[in-house]
Amino acid sequence: MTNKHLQRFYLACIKVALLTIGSYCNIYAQTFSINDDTFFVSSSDIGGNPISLPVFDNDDLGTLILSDISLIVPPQHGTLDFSCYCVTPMLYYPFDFGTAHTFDFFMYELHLYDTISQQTFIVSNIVFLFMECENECIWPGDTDRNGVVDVWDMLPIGFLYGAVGMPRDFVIMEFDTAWSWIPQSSQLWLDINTSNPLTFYDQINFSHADCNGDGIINDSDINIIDLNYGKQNGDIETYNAPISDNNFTLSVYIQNETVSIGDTVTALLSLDNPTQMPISGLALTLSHNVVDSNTLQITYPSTSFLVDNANIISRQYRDTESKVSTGIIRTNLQPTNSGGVFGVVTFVMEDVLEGKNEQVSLDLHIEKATIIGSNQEAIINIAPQDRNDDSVQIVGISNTPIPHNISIQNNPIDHQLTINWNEQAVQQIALYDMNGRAIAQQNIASSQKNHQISLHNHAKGMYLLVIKTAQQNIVQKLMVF
Ligand SMILES: [Ca+2]
Ligand SMILES: [Ca+2]
Repeated sequence: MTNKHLQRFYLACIKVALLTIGSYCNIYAQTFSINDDTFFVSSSDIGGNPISLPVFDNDDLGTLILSDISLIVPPQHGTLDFSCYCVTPMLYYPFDFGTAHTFDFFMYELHLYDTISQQTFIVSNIVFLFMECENECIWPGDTDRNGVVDVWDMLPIGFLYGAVGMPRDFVIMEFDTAWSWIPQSSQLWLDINTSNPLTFYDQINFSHADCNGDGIINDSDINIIDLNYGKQNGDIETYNAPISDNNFTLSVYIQNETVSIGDTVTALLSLDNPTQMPISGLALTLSHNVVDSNTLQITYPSTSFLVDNANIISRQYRDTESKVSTGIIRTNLQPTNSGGVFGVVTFVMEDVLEGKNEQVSLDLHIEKATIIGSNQEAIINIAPQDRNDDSVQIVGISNTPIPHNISIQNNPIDHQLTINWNEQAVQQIALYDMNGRAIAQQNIASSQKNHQISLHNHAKGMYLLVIKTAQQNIVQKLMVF
């Protein structure tokens, strides 16, 4: 996919129409691999001489003879010619998309004969041609065009859900990671009455919200955000909301009075005192000062004012080990203007915060939050002073007394840790290292009366064993030798 493939071929080539190659042609190719499948064409190529696409990278060790070439799927916007200089077989494509098209593709087969093995075989290939993006480039998923795909890119889709406009030639499939992050040329979406461009407040055309390029803005475009999440294109610009409002307060409330290792932490997300501005979605980033190995879940109860039994799309993205972003948009284009709890955060407290114990707290911090209203003018970044964090004390990791009906055997000879119990309903057994990583974790069936953990492959040192029962979490420090 380099420009070297795009150099025009000005020599007076012998062109032979496709499928009518009469003469044989030696290809001095060592391997059967075909050149890059993707070509980018600049606007200066359009309407000019045909572009040339070398079929093979050649060297002088080959033993192949090209006996025929056939077109399986013709290009949509032109015809294809084949020329064989015997050394460098070329496909000639008169690339003339005009202004209406930005993408084309075709598929062909090479019929080859190997003079050493005396075998014939067929190699097929699909060629994609993209017009190089020179104006109104769309990086799929970066709907707010700030240089990065993140949770904030969900919000423009919330404003425009269901809107339709000019589709692009190339529609990205949701599973297609190979083609998902190519800048796409796009025609502006225009107002059908005035022919003026349809833009957001900052002059970003609506076409950027059509992440997959199919001409409609819907949940498929959120799936492209999923596909490209975190990808960057150049410098990231700070997102500036067009208006500010000091009357919103966004809070997180931890429900646990204290937490210790193994506990499930529950916290509520709440919009405490909304103004009369109706709300149709929000995005926020929540950070936590303890390790979480992907147990954190943010849910939006159907009874919350933000959902209110309407159709919604919500997402949760893990940004770093201690940071998660979430977004929710109402897709019925009907904002709601109430307030209160709208989301629930849960995660398992795994971090043991080595050497700190008693005085340490678990902190949940809302790093950034944006609320959207009924239209593109109603975007509010919640100011830092209007975002309330919460924290809760982490109780120490001292050993919990072991109930008489549970026994723990840590055998250094065969490196087996065995836990036996009766009567007590053990629900889960987990072993953590002192960095808070779960080394072993097992849910226990009610019929089970013992559990073994192999310590063979674990480094010497201190570990924490957590036995979760219906009544309590039993925490034991263990030395592994
Ligand atoms: Ca973005
Ligand atoms: Ca779309």
